[in-house]
Amino acid sequence: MDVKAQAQDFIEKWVFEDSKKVKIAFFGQPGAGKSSLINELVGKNVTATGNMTDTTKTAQIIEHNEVLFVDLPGYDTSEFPANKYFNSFNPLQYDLFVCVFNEKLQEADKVFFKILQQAKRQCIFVRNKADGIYDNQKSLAELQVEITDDICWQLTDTVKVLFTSCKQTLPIEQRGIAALQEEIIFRLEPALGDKFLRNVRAYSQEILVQKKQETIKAINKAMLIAAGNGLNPIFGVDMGIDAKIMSMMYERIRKSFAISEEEITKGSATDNMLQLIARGVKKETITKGLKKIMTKEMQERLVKYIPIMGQLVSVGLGAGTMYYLGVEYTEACFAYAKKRLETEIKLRVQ
Ligand SMILES: Nc1nc2c(ncn2[C@@H]2O[C@H](COP(=O)(O)OP(=O)(O)OP(=O)(O)O)[C@@H](O)[C@H]2O)c(=O)[nH]1
Ligand SMILES: [Mg+2]
Repeated sequence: MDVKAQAQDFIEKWVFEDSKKVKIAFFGQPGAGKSSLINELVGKNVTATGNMTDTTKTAQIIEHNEVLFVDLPGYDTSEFPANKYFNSFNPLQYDLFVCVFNEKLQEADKVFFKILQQAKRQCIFVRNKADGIYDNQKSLAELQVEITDDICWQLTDTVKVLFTSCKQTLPIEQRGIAALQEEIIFRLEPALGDKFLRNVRAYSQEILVQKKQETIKAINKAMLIAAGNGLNPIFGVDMGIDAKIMSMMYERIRKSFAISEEEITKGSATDNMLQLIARGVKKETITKGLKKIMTKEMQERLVKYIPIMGQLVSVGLGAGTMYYLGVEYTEACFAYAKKRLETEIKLRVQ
């Protein structure tokens, strides 16, 4: 295979890697806030809320990059009695289940949970609209313990209950969204958890740091695919292919930190971080950057990154360059997203 064909093959494998989706199913009483929670998790309105949706009749599928959220119709309703339900929705195909409730659990949800449990599926219980939990005789912590105990009693099992609120006027750290994200990541198998992490919005420093680690891990993995493809040394062979691969990588990194192109271009031109990020948006600037990095002096500097890559030594300078550029770009995006999050938290607290 010539190097161009190898590169094309690499791109295809990489895209395929990204196209496998994490599938998370939401279920629970109508109006409990399933759609609102999905929007909060990803940080933008990907699904309509507030109006009675057709989830009584069909499963609603919401696709957000590499994550597929599914709003399942209620189990064992007149439309879908228990015996028809599994044939209609094949619910066990999902990687994780989230049961959202408000006031109380529905009978059918309990039965469905038991089935999930027997099938050894992970299910997270979320008491949404936590902003409405109030009793002038008791503290919030006491009330949460009471609710959790009640749920465990109803399910005749010990489960963890998360408390969330989609009310955006409340400070982020009081809304439990980051805790739900962490629980989802924890319950998914690692590769899927990483994928989920990459596609959700960061509401906490912890999630941002995890995003950074995951991004660097993903760059490393791309290097492995490149190595497996014998893609070495790619840089300098064809500037067009180099730019394409780099542009895919940069875009992926920006996406992980939810940095939009709009945001970069409208930002202050004197902001160093934004300038660096902006260079990864346009083909021309990527190519220019690559030309610069291919100078001899730069190559010598890159050699020092090779030991970090351990098993990747054999990949050589081509992938080394890509690794170096990817890490550099990740650092810039992380620093920018961190600053943005700090500003957001400050603004909401005021
Ligand atoms: N106060 C408060 N209202 C919420 C919260 N979450 C959702 N809501 C509101 O509750 C209503 C229903 O929310 P949805 O997200 O549409 O609920 P759903 O579970 O998707 O409902 P269906 O699709 O009809 O099953 C909307 O008007 C939301 O604005 C919350 O945490 N607190
Ligand atoms: Mg809905």
